[in-house]
Amino acid sequence: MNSNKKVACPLDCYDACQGENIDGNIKGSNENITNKKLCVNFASLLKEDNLKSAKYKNEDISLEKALDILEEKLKSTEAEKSIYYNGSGNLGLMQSAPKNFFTQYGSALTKGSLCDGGGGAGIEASRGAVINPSIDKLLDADVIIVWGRNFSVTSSHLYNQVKDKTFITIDPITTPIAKKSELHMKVNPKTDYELALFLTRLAFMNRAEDEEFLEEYTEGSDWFFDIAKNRPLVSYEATTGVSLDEAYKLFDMVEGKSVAIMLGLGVQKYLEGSQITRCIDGFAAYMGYHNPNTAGGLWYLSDSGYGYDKQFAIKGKNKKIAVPEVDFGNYELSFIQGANPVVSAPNTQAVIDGLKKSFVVFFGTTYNDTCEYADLIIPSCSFLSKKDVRLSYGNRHKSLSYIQKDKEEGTISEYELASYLIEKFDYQALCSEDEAFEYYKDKEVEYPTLETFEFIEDIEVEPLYKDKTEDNFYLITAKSKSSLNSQFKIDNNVYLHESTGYSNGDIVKISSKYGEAQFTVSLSNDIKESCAFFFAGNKNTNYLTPNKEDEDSNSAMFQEVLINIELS
Ligand SMILES: Nc1nc2c(c(=O)[nH]1)N[C@H]1C(S)=C(S)[C@@H](COP(=O)(O)OP(=O)(O)OC[C@H]3O[C@@H](n4cnc5c(=O)[nH]c(N)nc54)[C@H](O)[C@@H]3O)O[C@H]1N2
Ligand SMILES: Nc1nc2c(c(=O)[nH]1)N[C@H]1C(S)=C(S)[C@@H](COP(=O)(O)OP(=O)(O)OC[C@H]3O[C@@H](n4cnc5c(=O)[nH]c(N)nc54)[C@H](O)[C@@H]3O)O[C@H]1N2
Ligand code: SF4
Ligand SMILES: [Mo]
Repeated sequence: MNSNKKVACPLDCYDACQGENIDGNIKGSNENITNKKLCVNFASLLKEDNLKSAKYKNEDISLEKALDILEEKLKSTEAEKSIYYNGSGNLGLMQSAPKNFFTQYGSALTKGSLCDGGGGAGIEASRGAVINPSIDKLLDADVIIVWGRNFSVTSSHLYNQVKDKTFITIDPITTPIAKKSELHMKVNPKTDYELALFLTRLAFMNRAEDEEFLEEYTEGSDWFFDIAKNRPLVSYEATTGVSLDEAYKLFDMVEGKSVAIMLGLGVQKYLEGSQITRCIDGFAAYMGYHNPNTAGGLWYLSDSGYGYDKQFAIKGKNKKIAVPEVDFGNYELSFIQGANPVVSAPNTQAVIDGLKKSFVVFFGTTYNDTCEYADLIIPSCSFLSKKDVRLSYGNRHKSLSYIQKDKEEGTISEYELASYLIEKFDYQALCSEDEAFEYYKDKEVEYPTLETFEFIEDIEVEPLYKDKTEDNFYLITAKSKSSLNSQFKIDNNVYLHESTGYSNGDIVKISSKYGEAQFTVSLSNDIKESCAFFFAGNKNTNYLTPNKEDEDSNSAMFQEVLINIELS
């Protein structure tokens, strides 16, 4: 072990907090944005009942035996009949070591994401890379527009630093940040691109666009404006659910101010998530918010690895499957690491049916829902026993993790498992763990400033409202304060507005064209009348969602669906 007391929070979260081991208690450090506080999810992580023994067909076995079974299974399976599926249970950079082995072995790999892919593709198309502006530009902004992001919950530390600013929220749900906002636009789901065009049109009418910025930094703004003015204002009001008065209020609030847009997952969980995001980014450009020389900008989930060379990456000719479309049933062997697809991937029934047909190896820290279908379980050791580096996707800092305690007997780290298999198969070895760690620790990235912003030229988005009737609902999910995706404290209710006529405690059957499941109703007037709301991690929501990829980024589109509710 070592004397360095730093521990990075490994959880998939914007903040990437830095902790410190003080006499056996992990406390938030005063580095980065952590500001001495770690959150309730981190506290839950420390209390997790971690896997202590490997299991084969539900019986405890030794780690050595488990590794033998894995090796034997890999040797007796044709590589292309196997798949390597990695989730985001731990975002440390060392987690990618096993992918190196499976690339050399020849497994199918995944492409795209269950998370931010569509939005990222949209931003990349206009700006070349998905990089957030520096944090100073946020701290210096006057007004913050929180757009499809559960800001105070999902990046609570970042929020704490700016909580006294003026907020505008654009979200169908009255989220905690919406309650603190001076203006809340309860936009209809999947109409954010129309809202962006509506606002662009008004910006022109109000002479609010930043002509100098447009001239110097952008291409295609006239065309973008032409698209925006194609429709009468009243038609935008009708489809977006945002009134002209509210839109004018936004312009009153941002006039002469520097503005930051905190853009979240909500706007892009759709087939055309990339186009939708690009329209919002286009509105931000039209207003000059991307100006590298002034405060403000647009923050999304940035490519946290930008500028780093992946230390364990290796080229291969592996087949790549869009992650929402993975059918485990197509593979004799499925190796699942740091993920819980039974809850977090779309179309739960299809996931379960597939897992039942495959020999499933689960490599993780806890016995989660997916373990029910695993033939072999290999326990990964706790983050406290792994050396690692965490990069934030919310801002630009990194956090470091040194080993704080010996790993439990019977557990193994990602690096160790990968090295073990690589040796057994006589493949090209990984660089040493220390070498990789030191590289990530010491590397300083220079982030480019915006050179050219290219506006979107064609917009073709099929609205969901076309198929919306009195009887069906939009499906909305957002993260919860006390869970981290499917980990920790899970809430399995459906939240509905009281105008739906249901009562608290009603048991309802909810169905979509992808599947059905039962839920208990909890009434909340924070939910827009047309929406049914679920917290991410709800064990039944993804029975309803499409296991199909979006149009641009091979990523999930959880909200591209309408659902029906009936008493059961
Ligand atoms: N406490 C906690 N923090 C987390 C996580 C967690 O599980 N718990 N998860 C982490 C992960 S993996 C991620 S990716 C990030 C995600 O963090 P966020 O980007 O904040 O994503 P969500 O929580 O999904 O919030 C999406 C918001 O969009 C809204 N929304 C839904 N549909 C629409 C729409 O059509 N238009 C608009 N304008 N809004 C819409 C929802 O109501 C919700 O408020 O959070 C990270 N942080
Ligand atoms: N309907 C709907 N579905 C969603 C979302 C949504 O908003 N709505 N959000 C999506 C998003 S943004 C995301 S990022 C995904 C997340 O989906 P997943 O990546 O599948 O994440 P989790 O479901 O949290 O499962 C993480 C698992 O990782 C394991 N784990 C934790 N630490 C370690 C470790 O150190 N090593 C190893 N090997 N394993 C570890 C734990 O056993 C845990 O159960 O879910 C997506 N699913
Ligand atoms: S706020 Fe996020 S990064 Fe910080 S301790 Fe909590 S889960 Fe970890
Ligand atoms: Mo995510």
